[in-house]
Amino acid sequence: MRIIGHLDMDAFFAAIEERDHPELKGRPLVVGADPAGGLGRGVVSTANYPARAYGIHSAMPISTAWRLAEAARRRGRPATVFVPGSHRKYGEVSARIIAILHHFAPVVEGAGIDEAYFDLSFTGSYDRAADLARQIKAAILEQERLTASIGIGPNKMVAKIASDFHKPDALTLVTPGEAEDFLAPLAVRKIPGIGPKTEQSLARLGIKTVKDLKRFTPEELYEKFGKWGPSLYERIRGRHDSPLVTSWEPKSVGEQETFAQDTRDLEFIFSRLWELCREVHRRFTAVGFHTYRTVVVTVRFADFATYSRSHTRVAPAASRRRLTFEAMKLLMPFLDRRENPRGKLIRLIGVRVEKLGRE
Ligand code: TTP
Ligand code: MG
Repeated sequence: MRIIGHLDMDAFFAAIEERDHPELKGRPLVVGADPAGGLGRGVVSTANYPARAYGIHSAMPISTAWRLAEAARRRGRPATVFVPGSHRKYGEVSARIIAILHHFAPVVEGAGIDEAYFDLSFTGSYDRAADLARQIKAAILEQERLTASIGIGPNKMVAKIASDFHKPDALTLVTPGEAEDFLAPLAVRKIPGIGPKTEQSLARLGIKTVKDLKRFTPEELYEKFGKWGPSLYERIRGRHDSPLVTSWEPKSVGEQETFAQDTRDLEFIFSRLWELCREVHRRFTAVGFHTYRTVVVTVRFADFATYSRSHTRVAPAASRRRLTFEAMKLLMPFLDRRENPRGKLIRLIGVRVEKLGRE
């Protein structure tokens, strides 16, 4: 019998900041870009649950978050704290959480900074699997003073949906016999692979829940969704057999920066590019890579038009200087007529390396 667990940390970045700054405990907290008194230009990384009660959430413009926080404050609700966050620290906590999981389960698949799948089939029963999940939650609480939510199910899909079901600090168990009924009342959007666009086009047909979607035959789903249709037919009935992938390797490492003001100041742009290359180089070497072959530079103009240009070398390169040089060559055309004939101002630049190697 297959038993799969999925763990997802609660309000991860925000929970770490609350833990490390006890004076913030219980206050609405947003981790993300500098709000700059409402004029900030980046986005929210995450918000703790009190800040979510104000409508603030991940990926929202920080200026919107600021506006919501101010509106709440004017209604007499507690003021919101904005902090920039420390990604290096979050990466370290993440690695320790994975290590805790490895202590309890032999096969673990890290699936993001704050989530992982783990195989609990060896326990032989859902009761024993639930018991182990409680021990995992307790170990994380004791060693990291953080809460996690865990879902247990017959496959990765059901486990992931279950871990999200009762957040925060939850354990949700879905046995093979319960899986189909567990999914039926959920919004179609909960099924991995159904994004906002598909959700909208289904809503136009009056299809909102998984149960609604089950009206279609596999052939009809094939017509609607193409090759993906038949596997969707299985998924919405709780069937999904992807294996855990344990030898996960990052395919790319990148950094980007939204400038405080749109600009064409070359000296400034080059200094930021230099910093980004430094950070990218630090990060990909920190995870054990030595070389890269592809450099990608992204530019977003003030009107949000966004372009990426890449260069792939035949021979792997290693040095930070080489990376900076290649990135600069890719960026240059955006600063002159070649890629920027109308002289638009630049809002954001990004640098990424791919085809990473350990040689
Ligand atoms: P999530 O697990 O999606 O969110 P969360 O852990 O903050 O909250 P929840 O209790 O709902 O799980 O993402 C994990 C971390 O990844 C989150 O703390 C911050 C970061 N993140 C971003 O930086 N930007 C994003 O758009 C999202 C979704 C997450
Ligand atoms: Mg999370």
